[in-house]
Amino acid sequence: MKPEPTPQPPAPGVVRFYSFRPEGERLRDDVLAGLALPKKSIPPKYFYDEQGCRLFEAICELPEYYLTRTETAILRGNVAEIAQFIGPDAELIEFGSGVQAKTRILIQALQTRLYVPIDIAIDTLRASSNELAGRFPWLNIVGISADYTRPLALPEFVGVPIRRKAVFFPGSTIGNFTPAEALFFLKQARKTAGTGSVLLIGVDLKKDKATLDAAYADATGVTARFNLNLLHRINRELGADFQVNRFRHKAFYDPVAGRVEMHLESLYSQIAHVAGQRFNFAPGETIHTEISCKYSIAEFQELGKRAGFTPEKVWTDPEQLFSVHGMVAA
Ligand code: AVJ
Repeated sequence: MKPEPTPQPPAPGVVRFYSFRPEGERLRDDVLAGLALPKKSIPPKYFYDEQGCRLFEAICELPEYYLTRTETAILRGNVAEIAQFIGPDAELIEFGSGVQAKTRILIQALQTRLYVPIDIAIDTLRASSNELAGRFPWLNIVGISADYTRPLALPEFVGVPIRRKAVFFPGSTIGNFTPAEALFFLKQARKTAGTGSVLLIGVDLKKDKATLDAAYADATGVTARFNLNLLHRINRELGADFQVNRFRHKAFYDPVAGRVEMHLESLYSQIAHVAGQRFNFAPGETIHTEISCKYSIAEFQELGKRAGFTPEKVWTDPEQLFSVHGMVAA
């Protein structure tokens, strides 16, 4: 599906939305296919229903989950240099925009005129875009509700002077892909944005296992609720009968693979029905729900190069927990 080219962007303060609404249609198929695999799995993009978005925001506040606050501090602390890197009159495109808190820092510094947030979670997209419109009255916002893991044709705009496109992909969401998938995704993003565009991407760094284990299995169990909410969502939306309290959250860093894995582990031998199909679970069997790949700075720059980007800048925190890369599409 390709949106019609729009001759004029919406007036500042008015947020226009395009919805590609792929998620509702695909949830059932993806869940059924994932549960039929020898190693059961469900894609992590389905975490983000309304409750899931709320729980993810709570994760971002956890003392153990250093990612969000470290990335925000990196952006704040280097905002002048980042603005210089991106340059004036840039259209700001954001993948997985969520609550857009980090975006405010960029919009303020860049004096952005056109902002295009793309997110699968339509309600969060609406609420945060409307909030942003109130905060920056000069800003044109075009929200796109879509699954950005699939090829996407962005609408083109005239009427706002744009010198280059800047793709902002914060949060280390790229970690949800395997390195091979991340390469494919970056190539696709490069194509979407075009030659000369810039990529500003947040990437979590490899580090000791204890820090990573704690970040994905926090003491108060918020991440557990986030993971288990996936079963609640499937019960709600697909009329399934998972007994959620008979599963537990399991998350660990695998230093060899360089990634965190999240699973939902069946505590007993049990059965669940989803959309009329029956699934058996052995005790200890898991549904793999997420990977969160970690990179060294050099590894990620290499990946960027292979996708057709020239790595130009890296900003990081004093403890080297997290990195923000500035790359130019060659
Ligand atoms: C939003 C994908 C970046 O992998 O760190 C947080 C999601 N999962 N805690 C991550 C998540 C468990 C998060 N990303």
